[in-house]
Amino acid sequence: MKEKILSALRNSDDYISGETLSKKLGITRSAVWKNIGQLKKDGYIIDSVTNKGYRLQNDFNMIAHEKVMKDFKCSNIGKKLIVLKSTDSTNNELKRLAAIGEESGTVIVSEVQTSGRGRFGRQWESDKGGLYFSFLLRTDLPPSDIASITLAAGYAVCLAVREYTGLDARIKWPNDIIIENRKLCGILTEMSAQSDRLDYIITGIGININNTEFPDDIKHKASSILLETNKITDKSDFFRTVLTYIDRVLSSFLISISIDDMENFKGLCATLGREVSVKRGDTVLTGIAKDITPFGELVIETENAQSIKLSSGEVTVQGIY
Ligand code: BT5
Repeated sequence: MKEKILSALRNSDDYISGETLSKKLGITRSAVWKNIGQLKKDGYIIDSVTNKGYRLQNDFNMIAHEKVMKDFKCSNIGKKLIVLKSTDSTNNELKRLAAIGEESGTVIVSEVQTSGRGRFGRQWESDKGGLYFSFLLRTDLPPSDIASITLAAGYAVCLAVREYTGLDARIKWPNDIIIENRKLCGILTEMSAQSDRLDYIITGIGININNTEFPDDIKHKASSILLETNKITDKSDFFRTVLTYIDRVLSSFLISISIDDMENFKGLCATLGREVSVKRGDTVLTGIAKDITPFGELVIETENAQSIKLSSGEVTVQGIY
């Protein structure tokens, strides 16, 4: 119902009365009012005037193709941008296109996802307030190097959030961006490979932007730009900044990571210097996260002074969710 009210507001240039909405949608005026309240919580600014009704002031959550592409100069990704209102998962959508020959660099973004995915079959909450997109790369990298694409994307998102919002965004190795101890962004990289040759890589990124609330099971560990800054962000405008950073960082990561980028990356990595634990089969190893190798592996020094390198996986960081 919320979506139907939104669509009626979007299609009206003038105020639209509660009565008209209730007749058109076959619901009571109090149901209209409740849904308007929900939309406001989602970040829409809706003007309500007695005797006139409601009018949508902004649609910052909508992604406008022409706005994203304005003055957009990228070489690795974004030559083609597909904007969707809704999909199951932008990674799934891009996989379907990749299977029928979609070119390297294509980006798919969706305003919502109905089955957003995290790693290991987990769910990614994908309501209207967030930004959900995936990009496709066909590269000559060996499959063992794909972890560095996740790191590159995370580093780029971290830089974009810092520049755009002034927030102290940090990287939680390998695929989260956090503010303080809360998750703002998650990244899921998937690939299709034949023996030692990569067919394609799809990297999907979810960033919480104008979200005002999260389900009970994650509300203690998730945050959004709106919750941190009290300001609504124009998703199209922010998205252009993010894509531009990803494109720039990929240029260096796809060839070889510059020393400056690596040092900068480490400086923004919240995992380094902290106590971490890692599951290895049935045992749990604990140690201190010491370094990140030029290949993006996390170096951990265990209690008995053993040095271990991790290339991906589940790491629990003391003090962060
Ligand atoms: C991730 O997995 O963090 C990867 C998320 C990738 C999402 C993007 S959106 C575009 C593209 N299309 C997709 O279908 N996926 C990608 P993981 O490290 O497994 O973390 C998942 C866990 O994060 C969940 O089990 C929750 O605890 C938590 N979580 C779920 N939704 C969240 C949200 N919106 N914000 C913060 N935390 C969330």
